[in-house]
Amino acid sequence: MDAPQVKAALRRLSIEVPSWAYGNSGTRFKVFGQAGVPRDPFEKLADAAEVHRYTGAAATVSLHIPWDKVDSYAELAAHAENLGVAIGVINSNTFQDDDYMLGSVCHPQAAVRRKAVDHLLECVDIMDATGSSDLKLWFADGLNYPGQDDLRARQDRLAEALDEVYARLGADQRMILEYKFFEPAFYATDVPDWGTAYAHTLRLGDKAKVVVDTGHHAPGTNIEFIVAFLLREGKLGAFDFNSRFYADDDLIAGAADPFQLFRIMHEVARGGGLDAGVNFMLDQCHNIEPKIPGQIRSVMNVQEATAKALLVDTDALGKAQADGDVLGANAVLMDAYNTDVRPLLAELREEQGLAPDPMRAFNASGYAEKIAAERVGGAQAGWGA
Ligand code: LRH
Ligand code: MN
Repeated sequence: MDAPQVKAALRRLSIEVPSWAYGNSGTRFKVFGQAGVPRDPFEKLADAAEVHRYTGAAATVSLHIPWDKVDSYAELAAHAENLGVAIGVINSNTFQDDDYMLGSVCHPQAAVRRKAVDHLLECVDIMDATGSSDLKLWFADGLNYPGQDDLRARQDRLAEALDEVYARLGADQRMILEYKFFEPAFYATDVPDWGTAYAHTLRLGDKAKVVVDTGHHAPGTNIEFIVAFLLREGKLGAFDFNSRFYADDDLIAGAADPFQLFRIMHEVARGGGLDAGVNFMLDQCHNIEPKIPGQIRSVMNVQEATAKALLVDTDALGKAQADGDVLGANAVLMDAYNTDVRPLLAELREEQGLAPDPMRAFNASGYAEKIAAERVGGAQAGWGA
């Protein structure tokens, strides 16, 4: 692609931001509060809208239920619209209620499974109210000790729950199933890997797809292979972008491993994933850094990785691969990766009527100081864990 074609593709790239990135978050050791943190979903949306204002590439916001529970979702959706954004994916939460200690949809007791499925169905009702098309399902369900429960029976229970929710989906709605190899369970997780998620979504049907959270793999996993495979199968529904050095660190996308993010976006571009209804989302926690700038940096990192991926000389790559020219082929990819795309992105932003450097523009806006002064009192939003 030449620069104009790359810019055209980047104009179409929309990165969904998570409401929970604007609230307080941390680890089991400490959750640090920050001045100006939102106290409710309305304020979370206002902060998310700042990311779109300066990047022009973050027009939708994921909600998490009940963290973003409100009396009127229609009112919240109207509030989003007034801010120039829209409500995106609805995330269910069956991992924080006392009843879910031994699982939710996989729990041994039918009454607990019923409660969990009812929550998932409530999330579809919320999608109807917000106009959202995707229900994102991540289950913390799993075991800590061998023998604690029957691995196969838990899969039967999971399938039964997914069937009921799938049947409830509207014509234009999807369920996107997220896997994670461990945590909070430390022996077995009921949806631990892409294969398990893929198998369930294949059985369910076309409205069921897989979510690839970049922090949910065993160290050393070749995530771009999973992306290439799921795209080929038409089963890649969404990404939860973040980065990590060790486990599910939920750090800024591309911060820990920008080359991995580039390799992933290369497979996305190569597999037609930029125009295939894949939802590109961030799923991050800014435990110690300022949250809105953290989100702006994340969107910029995904844009930069995508721009580099689109600059891969696919003809030269194809020829080198066909010729078995190992180093030649690798060099084609590295040339793109080593290209400084920041001037191209700054140019694109100016062509879109935006400041060339979103971070500098936001920091100069005084918004962070304004919310720190205004948002005094009340309970700062968080994970409520
Ligand atoms: C689980 C997860 C999931 C969300 C949560 C905020 O680790 O990645 O996507 O529900 O983070
Ligand atoms: Mn996630």
